[in-house]
Amino acid sequence: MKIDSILLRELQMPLVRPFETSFGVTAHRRILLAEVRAEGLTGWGECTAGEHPFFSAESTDSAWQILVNELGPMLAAEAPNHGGDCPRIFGKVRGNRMAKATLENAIWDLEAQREGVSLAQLLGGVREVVPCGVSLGIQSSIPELMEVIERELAAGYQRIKLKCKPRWDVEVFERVRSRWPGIMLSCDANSAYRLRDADHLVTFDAFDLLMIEQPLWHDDFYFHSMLQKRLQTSICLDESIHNRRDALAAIEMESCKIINIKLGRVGGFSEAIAVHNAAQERGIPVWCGGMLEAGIGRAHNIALSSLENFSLPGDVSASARYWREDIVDPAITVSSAGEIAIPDTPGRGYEVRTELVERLTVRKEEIRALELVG
Ligand code: OSB
Ligand code: MG
Repeated sequence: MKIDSILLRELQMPLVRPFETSFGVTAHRRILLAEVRAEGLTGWGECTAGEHPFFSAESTDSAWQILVNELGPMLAAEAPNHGGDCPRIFGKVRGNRMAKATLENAIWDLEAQREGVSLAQLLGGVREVVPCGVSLGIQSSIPELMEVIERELAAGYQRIKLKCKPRWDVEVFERVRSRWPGIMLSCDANSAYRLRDADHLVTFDAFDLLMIEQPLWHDDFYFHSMLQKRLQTSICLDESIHNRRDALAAIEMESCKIINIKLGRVGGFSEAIAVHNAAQERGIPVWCGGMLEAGIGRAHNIALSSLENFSLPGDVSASARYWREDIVDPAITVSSAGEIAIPDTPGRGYEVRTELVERLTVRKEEIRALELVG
């Protein structure tokens, strides 16, 4: 399909409540959206880069630069027929996976509309609902955390994930487990520990956690495999996994027993499917991670979660947990059974509220094909 236009936007969106991880607090999101027009249709992509290069090396500003100056012109100069053509089109650019995913996912979104199938179907999905969990940021006190957990369990969420770091870990797990002995509970350290903390991490085994996510360095496999040998609790890798090859290395080295897949972190739907398949073939379950997305990113996560091996609850949750008003219609909601129904209507299944998007936009730029690219 010939690309008629690519429009990049930055939206300013305050979160309903701040989100704290071991690397910092986020209160406002700067959301980048790509709007790709072809054949009278519009595909949307959302960039999952953070405001600062803390989770990964990418940021809102680096992604904007790479999209406007590199990836956008490359895409505009081609006529991709499938979302799956994008990895080849962007092949010369190293890294910058969240920027790449923004455009690749918009092409898949467009392709599903063109083919008149749901995005989930186009991806090869088989599930009808996503089992949902929540990721709870570090709170200012344990009683506050207990209240938040109570509210999320009452809403139906199937799994509670606690962000943790040194001094916000075992005491928290103890209190939570003594009140809720049977819930599905996990933790995410976002690389807050070192191998010298191994004796301390072994004490996590007492809390029957479903997994401990990314305890060590963001780019490590080897030391996670050393740690996994000492833990009964499954390690899940998030930050370390950028592609299928990383997944194969991690599985081969026994660095983890579970993999978190995030569309942005792996560069888009093509590589997400490849990671999913590699894990499935080796008996490693996966689940869909979250990056505090607005509605478009959330809709794409829901479609991805329809693949067979997404067997554990994802960090895929209701719009209202993040936004007073989400940019899609209907907003994303979770049933009292803690599930999101995967849309089976053509395309992403959630309309974009273009007037609201326009109102929230703080900058936009039309991307043009450059003669010089190639
Ligand atoms: O590590 O999963 C993570 C948010 C920002 C950056 C990294 C992570 C997270 C979350 C939030 O855990 C998941 C969500 O609710 O979107
Ligand atoms: Mg994580």
